[in-house]
Order: sequence, then C-alpha cells, then structure tokens
Amino acid sequence: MNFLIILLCIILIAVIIVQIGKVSELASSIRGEEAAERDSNNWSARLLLAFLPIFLIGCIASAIYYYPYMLGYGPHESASVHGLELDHLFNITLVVTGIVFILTHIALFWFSYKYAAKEGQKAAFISHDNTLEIVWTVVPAITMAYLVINGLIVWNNTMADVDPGEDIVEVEAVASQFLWELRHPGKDKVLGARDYKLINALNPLGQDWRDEKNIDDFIMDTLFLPVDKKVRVRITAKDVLHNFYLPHFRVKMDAVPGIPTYFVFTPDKTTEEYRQGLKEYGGMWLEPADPEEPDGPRRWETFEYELACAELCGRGHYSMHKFVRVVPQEEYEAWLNRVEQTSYYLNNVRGKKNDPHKGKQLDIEKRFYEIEAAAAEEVAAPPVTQEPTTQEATAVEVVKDSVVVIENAH
Ligand SMILES: [Cu+2]
Repeated sequence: MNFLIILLCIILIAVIIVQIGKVSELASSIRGEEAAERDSNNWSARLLLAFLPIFLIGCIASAIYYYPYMLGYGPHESASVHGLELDHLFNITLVVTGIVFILTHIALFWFSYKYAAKEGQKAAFISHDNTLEIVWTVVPAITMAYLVINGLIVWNNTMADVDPGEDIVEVEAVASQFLWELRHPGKDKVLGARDYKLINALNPLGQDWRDEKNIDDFIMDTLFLPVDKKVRVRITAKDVLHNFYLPHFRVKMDAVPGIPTYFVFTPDKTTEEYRQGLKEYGGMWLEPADPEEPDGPRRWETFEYELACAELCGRGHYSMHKFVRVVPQEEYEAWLNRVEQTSYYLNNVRGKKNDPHKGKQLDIEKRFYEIEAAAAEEVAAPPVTQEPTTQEATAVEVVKDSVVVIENAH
C-alpha cells in the first residue's frame, strides 16, 4: 500500500513539474503575443480615428446628395394637411437625433484612439459620479418627453376620425395578393354593405346586392380624389397583411384581414400643382421621362401620385401599385358623372339570376338615360380620363358594356 502511495506521489510530482514547464513556456509565448496585440491595437486605434472624418463626411454628403429625392425635402413637400405637421415633427426628431449621432460618434472613435491599450497603463476605477449620472439621465428624459408629447399630439390629430354628418369623400381600399380594389361609393356618397361570405368570382368584394347603397358603387382603377376635401379610406385585406401607403400624402395604414382600419386625410395639392412644383425645382425633373425619346414629355409632366403596398406580402408584392389623381372639385364632379356608369352591380349583376332588384326600375338607370341622351346630342363628348393600367384595364371597357346593359334593361 505504502509503495502504491509513494509511486502515486512520484507520478504527481512528475506531472506537476511537466505542467510548470508548460506554463512557463506558455507565459513566454503570451509575452510575444502581447507585443503583437499591442501593435495591432495601436494600428486599430489609428485606423478608427481616420475612419471618423470619412464616416461623418460620407453621412453628410449622402444626405445632401439625396435631399431632392427624400420625402419632406426638396420638391417633395407633403401634399396633405396633416403631412406638414408630421414632416415638422420628423425634422425636430432628425435635428435632435442628428446632434446626438454626431457627438456620440466623435466620442466613440476618439475614445477608441485615446484609450487604446498601452503598456503599463491601468484603467481608472470610477465607482460613480453623481453629476454625470444626473446629466445623462435628466437631459435624455427631458428630450424624450418633449418628442413623445409632441408625437402624441400629432398622432391624435392625424388619427382623428370624421365627425358624424361631416361632408367627406369615403372610399374603400381592399388589398389582396396582389392587387388593390378601390371602391367608390358613387353619387350617394355611401358605400354599400359587404360580407366576406358573399365573396365569389362574380362578387370579388362580397357586396350585398340587397343593400341599395351598393347599386352605384364602382371600382376605380385610379384613386381619384378632390382637392381640399376630407377623404376617409376604409382599409381592409382579404388574405394576408398588406399596407395602404400613399407616400406623397404621408398616409400609411395596415390592411388587416378581419380587422377594418381607416385613415382620414385632406389632400391639399392637385396632381397638376405638384407637377408645377417639380418643374420649378428643376434638376432631374426637367430631363426627358423616357431617355430614348429626348424630345418627349419631361419627368415632371409624367409625375403621378402613387398608392403602394408597404408590407412585404408575397412574391408579387411589388405589383401592388396604383396611381392617385387629385383634381379640383369641378373636375372631380365631371369625372364622377363620366365614370359612375362603371357601377359593378349594373354591369355584372343587373338582370341576372342573383339580382334582388329584378324587374324594378332603379333611379340610377333613369339618370343614365338622361346622361346618354345628353351625350348623344353633343357632337364631341368629353373623353374618359380614367387611365387603364396594366393591372385592370376595366374602366374604359366597362363604360362600353354599361351602355349595353342599359339597353338590355329596356
Ligand atoms: Cu401587399
């Protein structure tokens, strides 16, 4: 037994000696690495300091370069009333965060240089500093409170709904993969009832035809809006999450299946006024819209407000795009008179098996006869200005069809 213990001790002592040898070997190699690390630290510190002016100048230069392209700057002043308020708030936030951004980055890179590891230098131990802690708590608290309170005020103004009985234009935007269906309430200004259970190939929005308010509702290809009038958009989706986004009007709202949302805004610049603003701004807006046609229309002349989907909703997300046209009130009324005949009900349901108003003379039809008769008397009828796009070229064709429907109804 004693022999075993002595043998174990000898083995352990041998192991310890070997380990001590290894440790001293490691220590010497670490001393070499330390020198290499110090060298690398010094280089990193110098490079970080050199990066500071390049980075800050790059940030400022890119902001100046993209200035005319950014919403809220250059010629892109908001085209809606609440948008101006939002842009102002964005600018305040940008100034505050911009100052913090620049100062913290100067401190970050300067400190990396100044306090890089040096031989024989020990880090100072500061347990706490009351003044410093009060300053870095109170200053951000006051700034954040200012931004948040202002944000809440602007949010409440932006999200305010319309008052009952207020004179507004209400339209509906229904999103689905991958298109927008924009429903106009027609002359009665009231959107008809819908029920998702009624949705089928012949009734894409699930309109309840028993509700007479549906009779004059029509689908717009371009979102036509009158200037200086409150617009309320009912927003919903059929399948997945989408987002109703009108960048020039600072309008953005999720379209959620099963949860109706809305947005109220007042466009205060017609498409033509916005185009004039772009023309006055000059620069790239004076270039030809099509580079292959140098004498063709300029970019400012072809500008259109746009509606886009701002939620990555699937493979065809990019194609959820429509134009928005803002026109003076008189032009809007004239447009409404022309396109009212695109009523979905009259063109697709009237007289069919599922028509609940079969055999009944409808007011809208009487009105159309009068319009048709007046149009026949006029030598040159005004052209339909609603522009067909690649997605739905229904507007013009439906006008043609509606004449057929009206004739059949008699
Ligand atoms: Cu979408």
